[in-house]
Amino acid sequence: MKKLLFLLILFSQCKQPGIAPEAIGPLPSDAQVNYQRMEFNGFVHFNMNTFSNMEWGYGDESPSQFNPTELDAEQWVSIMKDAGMKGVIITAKHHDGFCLWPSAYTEHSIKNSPYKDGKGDILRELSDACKKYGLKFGVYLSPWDRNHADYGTPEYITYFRNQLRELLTNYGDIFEVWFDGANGGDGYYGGANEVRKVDKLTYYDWENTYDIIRELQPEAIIFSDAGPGCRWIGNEHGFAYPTTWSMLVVDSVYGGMPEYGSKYSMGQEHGTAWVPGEADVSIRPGWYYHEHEDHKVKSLADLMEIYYRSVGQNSTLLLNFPVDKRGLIHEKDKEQVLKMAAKIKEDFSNNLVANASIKAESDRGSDFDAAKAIDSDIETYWAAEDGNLKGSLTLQFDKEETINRVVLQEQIRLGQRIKTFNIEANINGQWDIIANGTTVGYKRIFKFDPIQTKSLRINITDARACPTISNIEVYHAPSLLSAPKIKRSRMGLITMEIPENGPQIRYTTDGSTPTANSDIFKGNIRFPRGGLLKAIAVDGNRQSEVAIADMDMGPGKWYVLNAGSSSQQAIDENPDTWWAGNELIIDLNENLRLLGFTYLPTQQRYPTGFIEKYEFYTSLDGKIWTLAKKGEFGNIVNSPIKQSVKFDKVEAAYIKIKAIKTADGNPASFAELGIITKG
Ligand code: FUL
Repeated sequence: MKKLLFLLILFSQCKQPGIAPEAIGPLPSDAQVNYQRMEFNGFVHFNMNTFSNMEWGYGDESPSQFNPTELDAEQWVSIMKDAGMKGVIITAKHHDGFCLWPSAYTEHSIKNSPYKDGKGDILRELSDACKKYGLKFGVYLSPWDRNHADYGTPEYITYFRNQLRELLTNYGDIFEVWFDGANGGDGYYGGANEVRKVDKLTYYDWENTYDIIRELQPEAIIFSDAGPGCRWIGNEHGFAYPTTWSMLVVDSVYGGMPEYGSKYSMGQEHGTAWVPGEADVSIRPGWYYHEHEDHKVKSLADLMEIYYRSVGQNSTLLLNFPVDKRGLIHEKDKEQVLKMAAKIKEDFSNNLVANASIKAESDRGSDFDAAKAIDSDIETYWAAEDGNLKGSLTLQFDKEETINRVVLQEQIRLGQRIKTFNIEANINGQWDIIANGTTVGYKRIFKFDPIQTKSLRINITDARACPTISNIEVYHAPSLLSAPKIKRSRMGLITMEIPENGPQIRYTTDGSTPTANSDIFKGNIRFPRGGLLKAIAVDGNRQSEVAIADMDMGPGKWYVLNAGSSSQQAIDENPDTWWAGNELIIDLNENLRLLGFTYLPTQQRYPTGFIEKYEFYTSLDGKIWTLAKKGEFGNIVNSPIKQSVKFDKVEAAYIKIKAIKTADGNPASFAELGIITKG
């Protein structure tokens, strides 16, 4: 009897396994869960625009223009694999209508191009490469077709669906089908050369098109503004939102609707279907390759910001490579994406929960206790009891740790539940809130300045139903060390920027290479008359590459004489502002010995007014002018970087530049005009 009593007591103290919480819809399909777990995919924009040097071809381009000379789809896929990407989506057909595969339904395709004498099929090459390297394969098929004569009529929808069938039957498994929202406008349309507007809500009869995908590739995720598989994140910067729901009010949304970005793209707590966000962005300003953007490949700091604001904010990341005219990912793009991959790996290399124990304030049984949130099995999870919309999980580290990243994941199979939470750290015996958050979803990464702590508490403060956490990770990511960005204001004040707080900036002005012992930059240097500045970012025994700025005489005392006040933007030392006009006369306000001049055309995304032929004059009194040099900027269209022109030494107090010819016939654009006095 005593024994029985003892067993009963023991049993009653023993924790029950507990029953899984009821799911709260809308819920993801298995295919959506698998898709969200891919996290990071590659996008390829490559077809006619690559050769016509456009972003949106008109549709009248000749297939004979399409001729990559060294195309190697395995190069693309192996780079993406090394970058940690899990799938790739290619522009099978963009708005200009040219097809990368030999479609049976149009002559406007690769089959009439010189590429492989018309026998090529780039979708075949890419899907084969994907199979070889273990990446998933997806297609972008533009609904808008500026080439097709029938665009705007019901016949075009049949054509579009026929093409879709070709893509979905001939290339093996497709993980994502991408439908762009941009459609309707002017175009070639089989020679009609007119404007064709369509009703985006009704014209495409999307449901019947989606049925074709459901029939032929039931696992494929369908992308559009309205899903149904995943949704556009509403901008082309690759940024999701601090509050990002995976649910969308689908009935209020249609592809290409104007207010989508501001109103719907962040998802809704009361969304009626599971349509998670996908953040797309190009590694360069354009989606397509343009040689003139070779100097504008995104920096490591930019790429990491994108990663943390997409994958770190409950969205997948689709990073675009504008494959070049050779048919290769450009060397610079490769270098940057591999730097990004190495940094992601470094940031998340040592999960400190391995040295921690975890406890929850409460749970719903032993199958759902706090340990399930750090057991490295993404399917198991901690969950609160029914009716409890809060929860608190405390991690206790074996020793004091320095931390600056916390990763949280919900068990999304049961719905996205968490509405608000905070993270507290015990610092010197006191609990301090180090982060406040709203949504978590599939994944949320918190990035903050390093703190030292032995324990961390995650407090869920509100949820749609009893919250779940399937994973917690904690890291100390090394600081991102990149060469400081050096800028000089018009009056000569130097600023230097690095992407993160923490590292120090050290610099020299005597030409020597800076070290960890060089002067610390405190924001107090001026170089109005030029100078040589070298700088590094230093964190402990790590240091960045060296930034070098070899500055000439600054424009602090100059004044533009012949144009309105906006012309001062041509001499404001800010390359992001510019002025348009064909002649610029500048009063230097002193006599200087000139050895040449510099010219930087506008750096805005769509180039205009690049000077190809110029005349440069000098004067001592602003009345009598002498031609110092006339000449050409040969490759400026492809390489719109700072141009330097030297001439024989001349004394001047005034300068004048005349644009004799610009590349596009538009007024000349001046981001900056400078002088050379040294050398
Ligand atoms: C946009 C398109 O118009 C761009 O050309 C590009 O394809 C981008 C991914 O989507 O809406």
